[in-house]
Amino acid sequence: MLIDTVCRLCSSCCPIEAEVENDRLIAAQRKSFLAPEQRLACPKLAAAPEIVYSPERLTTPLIKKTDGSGFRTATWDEALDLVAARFRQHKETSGAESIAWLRGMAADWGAPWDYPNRLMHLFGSPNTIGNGSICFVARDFAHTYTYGSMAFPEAKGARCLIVWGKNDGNTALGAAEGIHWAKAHGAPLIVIDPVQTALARKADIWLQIKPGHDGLLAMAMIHEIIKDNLYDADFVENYTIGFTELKEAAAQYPAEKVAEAIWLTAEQIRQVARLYATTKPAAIIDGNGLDMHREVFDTTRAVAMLRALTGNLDQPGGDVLPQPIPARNIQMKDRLPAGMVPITGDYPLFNTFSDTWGNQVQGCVINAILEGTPYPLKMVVVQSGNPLITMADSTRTRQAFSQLETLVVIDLFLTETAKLADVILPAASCFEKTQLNRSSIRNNPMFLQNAVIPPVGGSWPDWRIVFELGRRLGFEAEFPWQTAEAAIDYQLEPAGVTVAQLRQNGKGLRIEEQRYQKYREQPFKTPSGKVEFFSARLAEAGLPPVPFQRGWREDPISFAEQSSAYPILGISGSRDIRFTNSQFRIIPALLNKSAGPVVDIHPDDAQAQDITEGEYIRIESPKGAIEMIARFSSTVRPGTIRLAWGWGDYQPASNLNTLTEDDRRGPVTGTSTSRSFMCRLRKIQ
Ligand SMILES: Nc1nc2c(c(=O)[nH]1)N[C@H]1C(S)=C(S)[C@@H](COP(=O)(O)OP(=O)(O)OC[C@H]3O[C@@H](n4cnc5c(=O)[nH]c(N)nc54)[C@H](O)[C@@H]3O)O[C@H]1N2
Ligand SMILES: Nc1nc2c(c(=O)[nH]1)N[C@H]1C(S)=C(S)[C@@H](COP(=O)(O)OP(=O)(O)OC[C@H]3O[C@@H](n4cnc5c(=O)[nH]c(N)nc54)[C@H](O)[C@@H]3O)O[C@H]1N2
Ligand code: SF4
Ligand SMILES: [Mo]
Repeated sequence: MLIDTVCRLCSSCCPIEAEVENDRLIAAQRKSFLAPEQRLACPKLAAAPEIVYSPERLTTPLIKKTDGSGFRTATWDEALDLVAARFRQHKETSGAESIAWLRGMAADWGAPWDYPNRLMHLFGSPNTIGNGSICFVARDFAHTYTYGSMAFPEAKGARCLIVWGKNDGNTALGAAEGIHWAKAHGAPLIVIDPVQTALARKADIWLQIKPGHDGLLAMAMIHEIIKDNLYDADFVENYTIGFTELKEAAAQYPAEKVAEAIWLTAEQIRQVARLYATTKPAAIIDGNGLDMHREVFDTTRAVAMLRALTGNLDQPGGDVLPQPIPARNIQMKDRLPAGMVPITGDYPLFNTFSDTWGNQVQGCVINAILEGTPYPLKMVVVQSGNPLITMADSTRTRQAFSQLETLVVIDLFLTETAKLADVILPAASCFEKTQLNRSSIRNNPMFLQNAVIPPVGGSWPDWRIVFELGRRLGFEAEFPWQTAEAAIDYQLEPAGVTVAQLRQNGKGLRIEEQRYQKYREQPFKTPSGKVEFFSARLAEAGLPPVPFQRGWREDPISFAEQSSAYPILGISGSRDIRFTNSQFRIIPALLNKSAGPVVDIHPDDAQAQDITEGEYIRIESPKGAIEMIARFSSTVRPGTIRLAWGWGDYQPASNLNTLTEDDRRGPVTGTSTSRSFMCRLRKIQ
C-alpha cells in the first residue's frame, strides 16, 4: 500500500509516498515535479526502514538508577509520574521558571513546537527554548523585519539564480531540483560559498568569499546597483521606505574598498551585481552558510534588501512571499503570569518578532545553569535535540548539563545528551505519528505528515508525551485531545481544514490560489506597511536601523585576535547527504558508504605540515582539540579547512563543537559563531 506523507528525517520536509505492508514500512520515495527516474535520490529516505527498525531504537522509558550505574526500564506511568513530580518539586523550591524545555530541530517547528510552549505557559515557565539562533530563525527574523515574512525563492522559474551559503544538493533535494531545472533552461547560476561545492563547480560564477563576510558583499552589491541605476525605481518609490538611508549606508562599501577583505575582486562583485540586477526574474536562495555568524541579522537583512531593490520580491521566478494557513495560535501565552521574563530576555526583539517563534537563543540555557543569569535553571527537558553535540562550546555545554538537578530527554536513540538524563522517554519516528509540521502551515499547498505505521516498541509520538504530561500537571481542560487528529482539527479550525481532508488530498491541498505581487492589494506586514530599508523599530531599540550603517563592527570569525597562534580558518561545512546533524551514524547502511569524520585540507597546507592523506590529525582551537581524518582537497582555499559536521555522537573525539565558542554572541539574535573559527593543525605523534 502507498501512503502520502511528509519525510521529517531532515528539516526539508519532502512530500513522499511510503510503501507499507502489514503495518511495516518497506520503502519510501520522494515526490517532485520531475519524472520518477529524474528525481534526486535521498540516501536517508532509502534507509528509512533501517532507521525506523534499528535495533538501537529506545523502546521503553528509562530511569537512571539511584547508584548511578546506568538505567532501568520503567512503565510510561512511572516515568511520566516522576517527570511530573520533578516539575512540581522544582516549581515549589525555585519557581516554575527554573524549568526549561529545550528543543532541537527534529520534532519540527509547527504543532510540535506549539505543544510544549502551551504546556510551559500553562505551568508558568516562559522558558521553552528553540535552537533557531543558529538555524534559520535568525534569517526568518531578518526577512520579517524587512518585508513582513520569510520569502521563498521560486528557483524553477528564475532566469538568474544566486545560491548564497546553501548546499541544497546535500540538504534540500526538492530545492536542488528547482536549481538544476533553471540552470538547464538557461538561467546563469551564481554560487557564493567559501568551499567549491558540487554546485559551485557547475556554476557560471563562483565567488569564493571569505567566511562570515557576506554582509560586506551584500552592501557592496547594493551600492553598485544604486550607483549604476540598476534598481527598480518604481518599486522602490511606491513600496519601500528608507531608500536614501540605505544608499548612504551602502556608499561606505564600494566594491574596490571591500573586495580584498572578502577575498574577491571588485570586478567580480560588479559583475554579479549587474547580472543579478538586470536579469529578470532573479531569485536568491539564501542558506545556513549565512547563519551561525554573529552578524547574521544585518547580513541577511542586506541580502533581503537586494530582492526588494531589484523588484524581484513576490514575482514569479523571484522570491515569493508566502500565503500562510490561518491556523489557531494554541500556545496560550496569555496564561503566563504577567511580568515573567524568559532567560533569553537580552534578545527582546528576536523573542517577539513573530507570534509563534518565541525564544530561540539556546546558549542562554547554559548561562542560566552555570552562572545563574538572569536566574538559575534546575531542570531541563530536551526534546528532539542533542545539545551536547550541536551547541557551540561542547565542553561548557557538557559541564552545564552534568550539573542540572533534573534532566529529561525525549529521543529515539541513546545520544550523548540522553546518557546524562535522569529520565529518558522514547519517541516515535516521523513515520509513526501524524503531525502538522511547519512547512504545512507556512504556505499553500498543505501536506500532512501522516502516521504510516504504528509506533515502534513502546515508543510514543511527541504529541502524546506532551499531552499526557500536561494532564498529569493538572491541565486536563487545556489538553483534552486523545488523538493527534483532534488537536490538529482544533488548530486548523480557522482555516476550515481537517485532517480527514488533508488525507484525501495527499498530493497537496490549496486553500488559496497562488498570487504574486500581493503588495498591490495588501500592505507588507511591517509597521510601515512597506519594505523597510530603514527600520524605526530597530532605531528605537538603539540598533542600526539600516544594515551596517554604523560600519563593519569587528572580525566575525571566532578567535580572530589569536590568529598568530591559530593561523588556519576552520569552516563547519559539509553536511553529508547521508546524515542529519548528529544523527544516523548508527545506521550501518549509511555509515559504511560515508567518508567518515574528514577534514578537507588544501594540499599546500598539508605539505607544509607534513600531513599524510588518510591519517588522523589533531585540530586545535583555544577551546579544545579534536581528531579527524585528513583528506586533501583543492575545494578549500589554502589557509582554510572544512570540517565534517555532526560526528560527535558517533565519536566524541571528532566533535566539531569542542572547537567553537559561545562567548561573544550576535547582539540582536544571540547567535554564536558555530560556523567559522581560527584553529591550527597538529600531527598526532
Ligand atoms: N558547529 C556547528 N554547529 C551546529 C551546526 C553546524 O553546522 N555546525 N548546525 C546547527 C543547526 S542548523 C542545527 S538545526 C542544530 C541541530 O541541533 P539538534 O536539533 O540538536 O540536532 P540533531 O543532531 O539533528 O538532533 C536531533 C535529535 O532528535 C532525535 N529525533 C529525531 N526525530 C525525533 C522525533 O520525532 N522526536 C524526538 N523527540 N526526537 C527525535 C534524534 O535522534 C536526535 O538525537 O545544530 C546546530 N549546530
Ligand atoms: N543531509 C543533511 N541535510 C540537512 C541537514 C543535515 O545535517 N544533513 N541539516 C538540516 C538543517 S538543520 C539545516 S539548517 C539545513 C542547512 O542546509 P544549508 O542551508 O544548505 O546549509 P549548509 O549545508 O550547512 O551550508 C551551506 C553552504 O554554506 C557554506 N558556507 C559556510 N560558511 C559560509 C559563509 O560564511 N558564507 C557563505 N556564503 N557560505 C558559507 C558551506 O560551505 C555550505 O556549502 O539542512 C538541513 N538538511
Ligand atoms: S531531503 Fe531526504 S531526509 Fe530530508 S526530508 Fe527530503 S527525503 Fe527526507
Ligand atoms: Mo538547522
